[in-house]
Amino acid sequence: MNIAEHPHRRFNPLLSEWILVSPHRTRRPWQGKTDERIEQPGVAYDPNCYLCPGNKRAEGVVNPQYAGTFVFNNDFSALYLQAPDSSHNERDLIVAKSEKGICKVICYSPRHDLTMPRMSVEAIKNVVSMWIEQYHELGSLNEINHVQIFENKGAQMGCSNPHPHGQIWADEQVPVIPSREGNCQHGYYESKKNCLLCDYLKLELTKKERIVFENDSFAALVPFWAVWPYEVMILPKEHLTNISELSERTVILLANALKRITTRYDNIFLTSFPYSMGIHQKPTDGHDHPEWHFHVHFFPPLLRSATVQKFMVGYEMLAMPQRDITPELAAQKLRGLSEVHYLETIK
Ligand code: H2U
Ligand code: ZN
Repeated sequence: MNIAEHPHRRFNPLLSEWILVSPHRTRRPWQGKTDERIEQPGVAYDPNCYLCPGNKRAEGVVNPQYAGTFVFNNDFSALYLQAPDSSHNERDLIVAKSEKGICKVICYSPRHDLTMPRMSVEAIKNVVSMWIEQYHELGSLNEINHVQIFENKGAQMGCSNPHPHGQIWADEQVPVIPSREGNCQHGYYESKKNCLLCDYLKLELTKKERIVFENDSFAALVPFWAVWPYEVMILPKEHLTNISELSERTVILLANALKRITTRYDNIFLTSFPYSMGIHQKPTDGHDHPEWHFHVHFFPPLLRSATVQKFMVGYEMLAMPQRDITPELAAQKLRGLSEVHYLETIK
């Protein structure tokens, strides 16, 4: 089998599931849209934005005149701490369990028109520091056993506002995907006496074909089992179970990696590249979890242009995930892109 040519399955050891890769289909003629218009940023302050400093939010609260990052409790939280404790079970078929939690919104910058790739490494470092503070603060609560930090960017991902922001949902129970990743890492750790992602990263760093870039502490790569066309994972080279183990220097290096990957993303289609990104790390349930290796996932939907995206429908919904362009080709494309944002080159 030649994995650059023949249809094959790839195994995702982090989730213990398979994906289908059909490299030969990239030769398929494309007659759809491929517009390459250059997208311009919006205004620095939008009086109608609910996240800009000094503006009123949907429920009437006024934002402070913040100058850096700003965190607040989501006005429409999906979870709250006062949810009553209870569970329900009818013959193990109709099963429910109460869930407590806290949801926060985090503004990255007072500037409405900036996105992560257009922020300075110093400003992104402040975002990472805020994630660490929140992980610690929320994770220390008795009711909270998992802290999910994430960002939805772009209208294609259902993001409601271009103002640079992310979210945190802190839960009583470890959610489904982090729990599966935890189980897989635990299983590997038990059987091989080593960390799954330390071993995987070592392999990738010798092979190089899926590495996009590295700095002293982090590597950005397209995983062998990536599902989304330009899916990327950022991994610390050191075995760190969670972001609060980052030193002052490695916080800066994570900010550096975030700026570099998001800049390359924007440069693919000369557009503000949409994605969902988030951090997976050890649960805050009081256990050590030596099996956990923290990492950042980027799941971007775009496929061929600023408007042509991959949809997880049909076979993907009913059978298994599938991709055409190989992770190796996606990594090669990302490696070839500039780390200078396109908006800085056309001024
Ligand atoms: P997105 O990142 O997916 O756009 O979500 C923004 C969040 O901001 C969303 O969860 C919250 C919404 O509930 N929000 C507020 O908390 N206050 C507001 O005034 C509007 C939106
Ligand atoms: Zn704004």
